[in-house]
This record gives sequence, structure tokens and C-alpha cells, in this order.
Amino acid sequence: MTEIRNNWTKEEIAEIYHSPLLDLVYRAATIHRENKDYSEVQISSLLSIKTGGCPEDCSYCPQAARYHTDLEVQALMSVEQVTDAAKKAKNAGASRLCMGAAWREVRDNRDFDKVIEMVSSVNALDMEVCCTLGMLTESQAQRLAEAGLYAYNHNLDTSEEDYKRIITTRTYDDRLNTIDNVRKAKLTVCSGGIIGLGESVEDRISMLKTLSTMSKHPESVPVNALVPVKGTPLADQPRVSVWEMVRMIATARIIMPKTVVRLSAGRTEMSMTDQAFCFMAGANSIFAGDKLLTTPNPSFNEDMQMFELLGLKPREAFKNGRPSKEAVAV
Ligand code: SAM
Ligand code: DTB
Ligand code: SF4
Repeated sequence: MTEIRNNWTKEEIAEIYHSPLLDLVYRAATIHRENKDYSEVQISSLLSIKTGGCPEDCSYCPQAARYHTDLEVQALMSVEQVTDAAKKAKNAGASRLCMGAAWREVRDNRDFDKVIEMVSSVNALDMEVCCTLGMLTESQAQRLAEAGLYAYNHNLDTSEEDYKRIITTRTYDDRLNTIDNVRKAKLTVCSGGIIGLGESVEDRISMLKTLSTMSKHPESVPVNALVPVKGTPLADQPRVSVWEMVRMIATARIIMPKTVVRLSAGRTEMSMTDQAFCFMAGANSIFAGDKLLTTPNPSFNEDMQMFELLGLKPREAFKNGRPSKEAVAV
């Protein structure tokens, strides 16, 4: 049985990342197959509940107000709209709904009260509810947990060393602090990054080290390929090759054996063969539905055909148990 380690060094991670590609995939696949549910893939559906107009300067993001992208800004959706969208996603096979808001941080106002209602309402549909709303305090994380939130997404995006090149309006420590607050509220943590931002391989390894040396590994790690969007500073970045996605996924699988590794943004540019390699390398989750937050994604139908062809099964909700009210109300 592979042991869970929280003391990985950059040297060890680099050695894994740079190993010959087929050896790397074989090792990751072997570890993945120790998990009896290796053919199950979690389907998460994204919903942008508040779109655009964000005060942050994340240089990859079409929702930052300061860049001129062709994005339609939308105020916070209603609880009914969100519940309807959640039902549709559930019927299409999703077990998790991830609600994203283009906020720098959560404020204790009426909009947050509305998000709390959305969380209870989607939780009542027996779906895992995830939110990504920017920075959170401990008491806000606690409120979300009490409303039935299952996971909170807060990505590191790149390495600590590279962070200032990508975002200047907040720090890496701000990010880590929110993740701590999420942990304190006993929510599960979803945190990963983006490749293709112009980072070095050392940056990728450094980010993987930060994730894999947390006192508890994130329960999910999304690996996004940058979707370059016209109007953002990173619009002209070349697309990353699938082999870089495979190396990231396989390395994450080896160093965080129990974590759900999500093949996230960038799938529209990948063939089914490319994606099959990622699943072989240990990816066991995708975002499904024809839109990510604001950019296109393969349709549910295409994904179901892919699952059929590759012999993959959608994972049911709450596979690792549902958090009890007592567990969160500490
Ligand atoms: N505003 C909140 C925040 O930044 O935490 C939540 C929403 S934000 C859009 C969620 C994540 O989407 C970012 O952390 C980033 O990893 C990812 N993302 C945004 N734009 C992207 C792009 N163009 N390509 C790939 N991933 C992207
Ligand atoms: C994550 O790691 N990727 C998702 C989700 N978590 C919130 C977002 C991808 C966004 C891609 C660009 C867009 O569609 O706006
Ligand atoms: Fe705002 Fe999040 Fe986009 Fe950054 S990634 S600009 S915080 S919506």
C-alpha cells in the first residue's frame, strides 16, 4: 500500500516529474490502480453565479474588470436559477456542482446570505456542493460548512516564487490563509493550479511541493491548462502540450495518492486519446458541461461517449461519506 507522505522535497518531486514519460505514467497508473475505484471519474459541473467585474488582476482571467475581454458581466444569480441549473447538471450525470463568483473576497452582506441559501438548496439535491468565491475568513468558512458546503476551491495557480508575475493584488500567503480557514471549518479542500502561464518547470514542481507538504493533502487538485483569452495579458501564450498535462497529473497522483486529481480547463483542445492518457496517468475527475465558468468545454454527450469508450464510470456523490453536522459545528 502506498504511504501518504507530507515531507516531499523539490528534488524528489523533480526526479519523478522528469522520469521517462512511459515510466512515469506506468508508476502513476500502478499507484492509481491500488485504489479499488480507479475506473470511477468524478463529474463536477461549474456554474458562474456572478460573472466578471472582478477587482483582482490575475493575468490569465477573463473576469478581471481591468482587462478588455468580450465578457458579459452578470450580477449574482437568483437561488431559483442556481437550483434549476443544479438539477440539470445532476440529471446529466454530475455529482458535484461548483459555484464560482468573480469576487476578490467574501463580504458579510446580503449577497453572501444568498450564496448560503444556494448552498443549502443544492445540498438538498444530494449533490456535493463546492464554492469558489475568493478569500474567506474562518467564520465565513464555518457558515458555509453549516449550510452544507462540501468543498471549497481556492487555487494556488503557480509557485510562490512566480506568484507576483501573475497576480499583484494579493499574496501567496493570502491564498494559504484562506485554505487554512477552510480546513479549520472541516470543509474539504480543492486546490491546484494552471500550467501554460509562462512558468518554468521548477515553478510547477514548487507548486506541487506546496500542495503535497500541506499537513493534510487537498482532497482534490485541479490541473488546468491555461485557456488564453483575448484581452488578458496572457492571451498570446502558446497552448501547453498534452505531455506536460500528463506529467503534472502523473506527478500529482504519485505524490498525493489518495487525492482526486482533476483534468480541468483545456479539454476542448485535447483529443480523446490525449484525455485517455491523462486518465491512465491518474486523473479521476473532470469538469463537465458545455461551459467552464466563461469559456467553452466539451458537452456532456461527448464526455459520456468518451466514458463509454474508455470504460469509465461517473462517481456517485459523497463516496467518502457526508460530513456530519457535528463534525462541522465545532
Ligand atoms: N475569484 C475566485 C478566485 O480567484 O479564487 C474564484 C473564481 S476563479 C475564476 C477560479 C480559478 O479559475 C482560478 O483560480 C484559476 O485557477 C482558474 N482560471 C481562471 N481563468 C482561467 C483560464 N483562463 N485558464 C485556466 N484556468 C483559469
Ligand atoms: C478550477 O481549477 N478550474 C475551474 C474551477 N476550478 C473554478 C475554473 C476554470 C476557468 C477557466 C476559464 C473560464 O472558463 O473562465
Ligand atoms: Fe477575480 Fe478570481 Fe478571476 Fe482572479 S481568478 S480575476 S480573483 S475571478
